[in-house]
Parts: sequence; C-alpha cells; structure tokens
Amino acid sequence: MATVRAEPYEFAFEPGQVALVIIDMQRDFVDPGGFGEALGNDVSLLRRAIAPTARVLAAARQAGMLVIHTREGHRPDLADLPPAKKARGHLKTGIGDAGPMGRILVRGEYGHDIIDELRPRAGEPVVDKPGKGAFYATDLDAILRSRDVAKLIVCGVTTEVCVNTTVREANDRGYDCLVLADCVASYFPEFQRVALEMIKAQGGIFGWVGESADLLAALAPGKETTRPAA
Ligand code: C5J
Repeated sequence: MATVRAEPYEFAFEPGQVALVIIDMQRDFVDPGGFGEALGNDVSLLRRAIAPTARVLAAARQAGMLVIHTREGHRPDLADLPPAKKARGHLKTGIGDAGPMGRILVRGEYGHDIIDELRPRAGEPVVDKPGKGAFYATDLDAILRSRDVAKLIVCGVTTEVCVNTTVREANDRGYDCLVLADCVASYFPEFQRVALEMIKAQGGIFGWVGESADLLAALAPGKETTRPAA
C-alpha cells in the first residue's frame, strides 16, 4: 500500500488498483495559438501544469499504473454537439468552426489532439468525451471497472471545468480521486484556488488534493524526491 500526503488526510492506494487520468491536455486548450488563446486566455497559466504532469506520467508508467488520457471534442459531423453547447457564448468562431489549429474541438484535428509533451503511448486508453465530465457518454467507467480500478489520480485542465466535473462524476460512481494541485490548471487563478478548495472541503467531499512531489515520493520510496522550484 502506498500513501501520499494530501488534504484533508493521507491518500492510500495499491499501485495496481489506481489509474492516472490526464484530462484534456489538448493543443487547443494549452498551446499558444490555439482556441483557448484565441478566446483571450493566457495559456501560460495552463502550461505550468505540463512539467509536473510529465514527471507524474513517467513515474506512473514506470510503476506499471494504468494511464488514461481524455480529450474533449466532437464527431466531424457534429452529431454529438448539443445545439446549446454550440450556441453558448455567441462566439464568432466556436466549436466545429475552422480555427487556428483546424476545426475547433473536432476529433482528428490537430488542435484537438494531446500536446506533444504528454503524448499517449500505445496501449494507454484515450477517452474521447463530448462533455466536460469524462464519464458522460464515454466508456471510461467500463475501462476502469474491467481492471478493478477504484482510485484515480487526476491531472489536467481546466481545474474548475473538466477536472472538477470528472471528479464529481467519479465520486458519485464510488471512485476515490486524488487531484494533484500542481498538475491541474485554470485560466483563472481564483477559480484554480476555489476549485481545489471545493474538492477537499468537508472531509474530502469530492476527494483529496495533493502535490506531485509527494506522489512521486510514494511511488519511489527510499528515493530522494525534491520539490521542483515553482
Ligand atoms: C473547458 C475543459 N474549459 N477541458 N474544457 O471548456 O476544461
């Protein structure tokens, strides 16, 4: 059993029964020149999560942990894009339209894919999701249950949207989630802070919040793991 320092209290897991879930680290959200930046967001706030997530990804692979990647996006014919989602925001260029990195949030397009730094390896499930939560209209639950996974370590973007929605969905399905604070990010610093507070409040009403350095220490006991400079 491994234990990770976390809030509101230690997160314990068997390495064989935990999955690393990396949410929506897609070019359109994270890379300069993508949809997120075109909407006026500062993507450097999201990019802070890349290096710690890459370290966690490497350690998880080394430990033989199940690694799952998710991508938010839609079929090229947009048949799974709710009209309400398409209309929201009255965007001049929105989901399904030609954007700076191909059609925005459309499967198969360059911008929809995962950033090079966190590219999935063969054998790692990539879950394509039409919504914010990774369980809604996907086979994520079946993938996890078929491997007896009951605990999730969660990284990705954005903290208050797809990360929070996924953690809440997971919680209602009986999963324990550890969210790594330095491996999730938001375009809005205040939302980042509050979204993490919400998860760990009231004795961990939705889950646990920890730091990647403490997970790395738990995965490599005996090995000195220093906290990288922020
Ligand atoms: C958003 C996400 N923010 N992955 N998607 O629309 O959080």
